[in-house]
Amino acid sequence: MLLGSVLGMNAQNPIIRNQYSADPTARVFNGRVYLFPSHDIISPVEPERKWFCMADYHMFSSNDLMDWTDNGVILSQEDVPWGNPKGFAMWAPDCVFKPEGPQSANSRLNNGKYYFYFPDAPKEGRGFGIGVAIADNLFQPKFVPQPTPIQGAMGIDPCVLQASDGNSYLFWGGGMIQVAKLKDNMVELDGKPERITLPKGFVEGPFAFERNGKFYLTYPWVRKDGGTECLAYAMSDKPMGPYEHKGIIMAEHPNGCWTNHHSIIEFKDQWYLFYHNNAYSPSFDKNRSVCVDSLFFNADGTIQEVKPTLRGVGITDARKAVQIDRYSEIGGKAHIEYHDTLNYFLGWKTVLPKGGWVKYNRVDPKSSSAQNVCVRVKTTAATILKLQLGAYATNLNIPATKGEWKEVNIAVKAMPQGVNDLKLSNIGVAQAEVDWITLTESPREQYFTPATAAAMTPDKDGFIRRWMLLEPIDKPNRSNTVFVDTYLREQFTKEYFPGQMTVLPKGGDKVTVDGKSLTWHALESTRFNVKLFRFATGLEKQEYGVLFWAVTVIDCPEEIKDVRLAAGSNSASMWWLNGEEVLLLSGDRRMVKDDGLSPRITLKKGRNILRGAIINGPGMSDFCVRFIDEKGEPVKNCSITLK
Ligand code: FUB
Repeated sequence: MLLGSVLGMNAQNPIIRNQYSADPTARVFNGRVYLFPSHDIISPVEPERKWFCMADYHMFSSNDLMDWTDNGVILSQEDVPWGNPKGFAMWAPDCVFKPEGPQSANSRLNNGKYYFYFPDAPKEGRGFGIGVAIADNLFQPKFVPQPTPIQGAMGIDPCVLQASDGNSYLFWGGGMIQVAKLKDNMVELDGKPERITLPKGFVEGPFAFERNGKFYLTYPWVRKDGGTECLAYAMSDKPMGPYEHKGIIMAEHPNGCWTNHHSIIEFKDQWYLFYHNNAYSPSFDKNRSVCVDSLFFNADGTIQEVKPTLRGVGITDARKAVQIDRYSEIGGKAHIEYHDTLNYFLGWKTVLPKGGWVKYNRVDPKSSSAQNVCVRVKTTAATILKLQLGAYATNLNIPATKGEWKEVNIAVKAMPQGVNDLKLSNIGVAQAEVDWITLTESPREQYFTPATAAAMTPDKDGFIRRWMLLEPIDKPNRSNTVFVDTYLREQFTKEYFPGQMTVLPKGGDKVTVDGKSLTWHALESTRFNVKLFRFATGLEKQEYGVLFWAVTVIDCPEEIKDVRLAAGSNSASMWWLNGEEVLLLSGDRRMVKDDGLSPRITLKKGRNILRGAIINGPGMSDFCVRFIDEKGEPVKNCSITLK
């Protein structure tokens, strides 16, 4: 599994693949899941020190538990007034939203805000304090920490239970689990902490929640002397207990990873357990990675044990790379290996010897005519892979790839629509290593080729096919009906990255948008219309609810007056020539040639920079652009360069 970016990946475990992440607290705010993990790093000051090391917190978010956005750093150790700026002790956090409530004497802060709770090493003294950082909204650049830690709560792993009795309760760890009511201001304890009685054995990392009038206190627990942590839980009728131990939610990690730490949410009528393991750091278990699996309750409210999976949750979009190394089942001596033991973030490959097979549940080609299989494969001799998709089966003749990774496209009879389990078996003789597989309508890469330095003019109809395209910016629009002029102007004229209206990027240049690094790609479209949706899919990026930037250069041998920009886009778009807005295509549009025309404009002699922004909601996205003259004839006496 090769790491592209944290965005646009199907939800297999681990779910965060651009950095280490641990102690995941997931919360649902306004229908979106936000993930607040610890951020494990290798110590920058003592790389040999084999202990926890964390300097900041990133927030991640997802609409579907499949595509995760890294929203960047929300708090750093240098920001904490009472914390040691070189303490590297930003352990397990939590974040809750306190809705706007009635004002009272101490409710200065009780006002529709997000409260982020975190442990940190104090500037002076030992141990951990628990801090609170506050934000009016999750995307203000950073959370603002309070000047002091919470008085009376020394320890780690804070968790806030917002109970149906209207109160908030702070639980925390540190050799035992304690709980205290919080005042309405959410930053002070309202009464003395109480210790919660739990079975013998080390406990930490409390996560408390309420369901059907019952309170659950869940916690990592070392149940055996000399053992490692499993996840356990206790139940009560009251938020502060007493709690009665009920059993195990997840057994100890089989590979000896000492910690586990978790949270539990209900999202779209399904419960989920977020937890961590050390999948990207097999020989150092303090560099961990967040995973998610489904969780189920019994009728009496007790929790069924969760078996950790590689497959994770959700339905995998088979147009994107299906990472079969995150299999649901494996057999016939098939196994997985890391791509590169010097860089574990490059992920895994599946080794399929003769007779080996893997099964990967729940894939959807999302097409009524998927008839191309692309396998990223490495072999030394030709072999045959059998692909099964539900009841459908086809044999894939895999050529020898001389021991190199190759993307092999194979046309097959139309595959079934809808969600099916995928099975890949090696029925040939030679061993094959498989990175991933996609099921698409047509061969991958058909929509674009890398831009070359070769001379290029508009195509026979004047369409411009050479573009710099920026990886999609997250714009979670659930419908295209919002694409009215006022909304579009606001979205298109907002600054997402410095130099947005002036820069002439090169392929490979990166910009940071909302804390996320996005790359410019220099491409040539194989069709008159630039298929942005395919661009996103091909890069395994988010393709729905996004905004694209496109830039190109039209080099004219002479001034060309009285031309018009003629564009079509799906969905809305805005276009600027040499920094001036020339066209806005608003509304819920389909891509139609020459759908909108600019007023008369002049293409100056030499370089003209054409810039476009295209936004989509839940549908496809593409655009076509050309210049036409007074007679409606395409302008072709220019060259398209990217510099
Ligand atoms: O991440 C540091 C510590 O490891 C956490 O605070 C504990 O819960 C354990 O996961």
